[in-house]
Amino acid sequence: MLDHLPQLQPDPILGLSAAYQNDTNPKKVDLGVGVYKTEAGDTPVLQCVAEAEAQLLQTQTSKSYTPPAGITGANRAAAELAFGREHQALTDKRVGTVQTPGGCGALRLAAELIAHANPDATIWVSTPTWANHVPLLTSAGLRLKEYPYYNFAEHRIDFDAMMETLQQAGENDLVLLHACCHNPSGADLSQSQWQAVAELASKQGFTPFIDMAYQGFGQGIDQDAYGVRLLADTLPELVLATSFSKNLGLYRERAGSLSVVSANATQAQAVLSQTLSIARGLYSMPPSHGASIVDLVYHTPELRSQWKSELTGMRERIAGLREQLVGELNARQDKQRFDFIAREAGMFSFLGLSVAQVTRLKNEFSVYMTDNSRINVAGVNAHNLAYLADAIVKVLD
Ligand code: PLP
Ligand code: TYF
Repeated sequence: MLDHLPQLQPDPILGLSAAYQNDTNPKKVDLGVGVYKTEAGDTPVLQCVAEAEAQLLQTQTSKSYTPPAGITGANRAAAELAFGREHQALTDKRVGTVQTPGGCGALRLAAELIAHANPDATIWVSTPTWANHVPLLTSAGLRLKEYPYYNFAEHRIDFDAMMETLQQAGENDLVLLHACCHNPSGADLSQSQWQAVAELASKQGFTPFIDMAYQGFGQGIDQDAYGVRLLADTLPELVLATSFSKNLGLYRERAGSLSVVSANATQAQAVLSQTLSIARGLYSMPPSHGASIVDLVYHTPELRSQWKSELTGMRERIAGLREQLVGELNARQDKQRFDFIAREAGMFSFLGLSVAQVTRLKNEFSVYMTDNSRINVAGVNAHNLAYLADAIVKVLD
């Protein structure tokens, strides 16, 4: 039955890790998979997480099933972080939140819910968008269309083209937006651009579908949620996928959530019941360990403030690395062609190199990044900065 299935290529992003691991060059640089790294190149367990895990080990008395929606306190944490504690949509009970296996689980569950509600729905995704959005959304049978987002030549958002294209989006459509730290470009909407998107959504009747995988990595927890909160203020419906993979460093624990804002509390309950029914058909209930950590960290004042300072440390380190990388690159060639890296936010930016240049960086210098020249800025450190800047400048035209 299975013998006709051909061999497939690995995930183009995760596949880079194996190539990097197998490289014996001591100078190798990993700018591939988007995980935070320290100056020493590690992706450590946050201290607040280690502390919460120690407490859980002492207090957890059962591994019995969680409720289908997962850990209530983790869902509350995710919703309050996203919308703000006192947001009207929360106090009006218009938001239904379920815990999911990571942000990916949230995206897939959302896609299934949307396909269930409206099999003719189209999701508009940015050009470019995170490569995984395509399988996560199309696996549910949804149709994708693209709206222009990043102008590669000018290293900025082409907002006019985006808005022009989204005039075509109507009531059967959802528009997928990255809340902050756009993956892969690092270019985020300004507050006034979010306001224009909110107005267009009201006028056209499309539903925003927001992917927030990097809350706290851009400008701060509240600033990064500006778009989510604004759209939830002004529109009757909103779909939101969140993740604790990055901001709590919980990657492999698969801690995420799906929140759906509905027009009223009764409808929110109905949507929640539908979401849980779909989850039952996929995996029944999400894993609990990561979510228990989220609950404990968020609801324990000392752990929460420790988390905030660790998160601030990660964000500020990446912002500093952006400045340093630009400085080193500009010092090695007479153009200011890399200035945009310091204007962008979060883990990623495009260097703006061709596939041939990216291949040279890998083969000649053991510098790893995805073929579109996306770099994980957190992979830069004081030990590899000069080597990296030398290598990049050597492959320029
Ligand atoms: N969305 C985007 C844009 C991402 O980059 C990621 C990965 O980090 C996710 C969603 C979901 O990640 P996870 O499933 O690890 O929580
Ligand atoms: O884009 C990235 O590098 C991160 C991590 O299948 C990631 O979002 C990459 C691939 C994948 C899941 C997560």
